[in-house]
Amino acid sequence: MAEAKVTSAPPPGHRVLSTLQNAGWSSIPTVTQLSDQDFVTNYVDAMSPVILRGGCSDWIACQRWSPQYFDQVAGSLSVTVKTLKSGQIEVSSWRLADYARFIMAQPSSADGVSSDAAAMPYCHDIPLLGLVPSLAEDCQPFPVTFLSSWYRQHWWRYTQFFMGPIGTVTPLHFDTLLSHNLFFQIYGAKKFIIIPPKHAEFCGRRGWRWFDIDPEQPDYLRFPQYRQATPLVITVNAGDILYMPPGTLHHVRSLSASISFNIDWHTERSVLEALTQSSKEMPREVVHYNAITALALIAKIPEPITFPLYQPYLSYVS
Ligand SMILES: O=C(O)CCC(=O)C(=O)O
Ligand SMILES: [Fe+2]
Repeated sequence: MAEAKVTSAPPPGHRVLSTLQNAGWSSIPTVTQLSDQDFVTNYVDAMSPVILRGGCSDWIACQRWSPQYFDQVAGSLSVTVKTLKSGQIEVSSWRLADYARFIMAQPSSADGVSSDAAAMPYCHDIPLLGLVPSLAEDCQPFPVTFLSSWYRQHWWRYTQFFMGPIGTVTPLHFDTLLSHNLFFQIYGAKKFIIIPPKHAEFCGRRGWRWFDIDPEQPDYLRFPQYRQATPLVITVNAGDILYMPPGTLHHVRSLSASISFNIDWHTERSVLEALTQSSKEMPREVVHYNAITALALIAKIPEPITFPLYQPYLSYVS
């Protein structure tokens, strides 16, 4: 798919109204340099996504990391692998070496990918850099000053790692704490479809954070209101950094074997906003981890006290 807005023609007469009432993001700005002040003012405070092309391309990780590398350096580690079966997430435990070899045995081009590749085991959202902190040395210089100070000294502890074969899909969702997301693509490429938070109501919400619409093949009969959403498509390549504001809906497809990680982080403002959105749909774990984050960011309770309380969040499946 071309790197452009996914156009979905609204019914006649609705276009002007919906554009005025529900203006989304018209595009994802692409930059190659980003100062702290520019990042905070124009993207974090403005709640606007941005892609920093080549933002981490100088990292050793971008030369070194591959499925083979993880087989060698951390093969004996036991990792959580998720499989999507009829909308439910099944969790299993694999040796990292076995999982890396499973990836290497998969096709490397789109031609060989089976139609149910999205249901393949995916090593998804695991705190690998926290388990193997030496990996963080491969990710220098890390943009710590983009983050609130609580996260800076041990930023790798707060990251979540993703590794999988071509064709794996993370269905449409937003990140559960309503935190900011900086996403680092290290190996291979992914296609993101992102939708602004205010269009969540058009996307067939299921529970707290998942959505039933498939933005790659929208079923307009089932979800006619999805015509009012303004999805954007972007390919994130190795060496790129993508920023998504809190509540951004995202659907992610691996265009090749892929290795990435993200850091979900809050500002004082975003954690307060997340806490004020507590509702009966919000799992109580989410309220709990946001309350701990607020103690760290606003009450400045030190990291040696707050991190152990926050740490189970990194293995929380929601
Ligand atoms: O890369 C993926 O498959 C999912 C990424 C994601 O959902 C995230 O970074 O929050
Ligand atoms: Fe996510």
